[in-house]
Amino acid sequence: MLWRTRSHTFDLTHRGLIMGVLNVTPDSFSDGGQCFDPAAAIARGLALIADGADLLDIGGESTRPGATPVDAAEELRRILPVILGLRARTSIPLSIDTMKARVAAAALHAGADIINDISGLLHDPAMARVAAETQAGLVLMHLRGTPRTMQLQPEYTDVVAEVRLRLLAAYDQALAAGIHPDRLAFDPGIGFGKTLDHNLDLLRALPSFQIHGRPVLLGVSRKSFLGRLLDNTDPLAREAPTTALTAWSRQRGVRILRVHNVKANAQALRMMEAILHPPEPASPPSGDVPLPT
Ligand code: PMM
Repeated sequence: MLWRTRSHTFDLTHRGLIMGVLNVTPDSFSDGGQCFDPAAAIARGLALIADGADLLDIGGESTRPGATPVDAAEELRRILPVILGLRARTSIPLSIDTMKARVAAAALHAGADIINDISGLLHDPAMARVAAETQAGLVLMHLRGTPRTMQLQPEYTDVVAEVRLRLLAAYDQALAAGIHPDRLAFDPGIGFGKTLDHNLDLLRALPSFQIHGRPVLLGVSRKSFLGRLLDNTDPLAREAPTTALTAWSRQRGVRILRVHNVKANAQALRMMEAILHPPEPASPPSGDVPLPT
């Protein structure tokens, strides 16, 4: 299973990826405000890489439920210095978390490699063209409504079937725009227009979201459904269930984990992969009888 970004080709067959979250926003629900200053954001990005991140996801607009949208100029003011600063210091792929084609195009021009479109090509008609022209990696997520309205009253008859159908349509839309399937990854959009029960149904059905065999990206890190389940209101107290879900979802086929605490989740991922993919036993030279253990 290959995933091609602008600068990298990842072989995800036996090795998944940790995508470190870098929110350059004053108001993201789990880490808002920590990296609003470009120098702090660049330092945080480098720390995530040192902790084992395979790629970074940089966002300049909060997607928390009810968040007020920001315009493209403000989003660019937030993210461009961070992308330029990181690009000068690291070669790992940088993803831009945006629904706006104009922001994606400028971020790619500044050195980003991947577009993470949480609207799955529904928000901006120009997004598919930007992705096709730049040959960026493209994450297509399922989102019902907009971040402002998505949690008002999410309703589905069959959440798994409806999310899958929408992602299949996004795949067709991407191919029609000239995007190569190897550039695509899919995300069921945990917490985006979903109740606690919807999120749990989607997690039970993770293999269904390998649309046409493409990799699944999952974002559960510190999300509020974990707090609801475990009765805690502090996002920072949700690390243990996040790490557990990283190991479990990798076992269920997920290949890209979008997380805040890179070190703990990288350890969980590598441990699970050691179990899933044991090294080939070295065959003893002929005539050499292995000693009994
Ligand atoms: N979650 C958030 C933002 N961007 N992108 C993808 N593809 N999947 C997600 O689950 C996702 C996302 C919100 O979380 P944050 O506020 O902690 O960044």
